Amino acid sequence: MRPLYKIGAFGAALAASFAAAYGIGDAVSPLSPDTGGGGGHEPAAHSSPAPGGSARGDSTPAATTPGGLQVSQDGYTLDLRTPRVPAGEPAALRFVIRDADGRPVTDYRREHEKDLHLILASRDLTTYRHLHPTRAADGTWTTTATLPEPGGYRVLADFTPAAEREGLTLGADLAVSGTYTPDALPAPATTATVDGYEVTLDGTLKAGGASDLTFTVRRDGKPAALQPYLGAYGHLVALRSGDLAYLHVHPHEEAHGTAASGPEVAFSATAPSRGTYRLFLDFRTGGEVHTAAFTVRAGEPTTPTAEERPDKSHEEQAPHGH
Ligand SMILES: [Cu+2]
Repeated sequence: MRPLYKIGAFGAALAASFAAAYGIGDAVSPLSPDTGGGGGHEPAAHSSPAPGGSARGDSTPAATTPGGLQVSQDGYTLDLRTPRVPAGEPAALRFVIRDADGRPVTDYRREHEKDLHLILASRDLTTYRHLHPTRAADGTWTTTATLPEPGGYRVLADFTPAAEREGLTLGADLAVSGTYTPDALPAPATTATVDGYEVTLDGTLKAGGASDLTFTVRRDGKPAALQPYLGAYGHLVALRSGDLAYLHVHPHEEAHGTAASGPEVAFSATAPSRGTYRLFLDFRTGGEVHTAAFTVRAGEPTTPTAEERPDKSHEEQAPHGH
């Protein structure tokens, strides 16, 4: 974590992928000088086609595509070397981030204590992993994951090349072989249970504007002590149901030192559109990281989700056989 970037990280997180399109000027303005001027993800906006964007070149940030939807963006490519893995056993995942000349990127800016954050999510959003692969000298990233269910997955790499001011999130398809039985998305809920912890969500995800989301973690009805994890008391990833567009949201407050806090952790999040999102909250207690998952709707429900099942988020992290 670069101390100078502390506020910037929050601003940039607000702007991450989604927010820049909506002119969240107030959120972006506190950026520190080393990110100044750039403001959020404008470089991304400059080099990616803006849907209906005739405003290119004026002071209004152009609409930008949400993160995670493209395998190649702004000159960088996610080269997934293992596009197919088996289900139910530890599988090695290898990938390379390549620059515009096809060379592996070996220099990164650290964000939240890591050069690169890797998210794996099944298309039906029932399996989720937040991993931190290791990088070899030649730039190849490797990690191991056991994915319990066959099916289509997205691999989302969230990183900032050292040569860039702004981070980006690239996404690639991963096929997990086997007979695939897709699950329906759990119904919207404001409470999730994971590993014996009850997590409550306060706040509503707005479409196209910033909204505050506060999570409270309890165990047996008592407030839980949240330990710092990657420089914060929680990490939140939101994936849009339907295309798995990616929003990495950072908390209002960074963690300082190793002192525990809690039981609350608050975020500001901006959804790019109406729709249904799955929120994945990573938090750390007793030295272990837990993930609580919530289905939320942004904006008015346009079309009722065709099929929803009761939220069984407490089973998210456990292999569930069919
Ligand atoms: Cu991470």
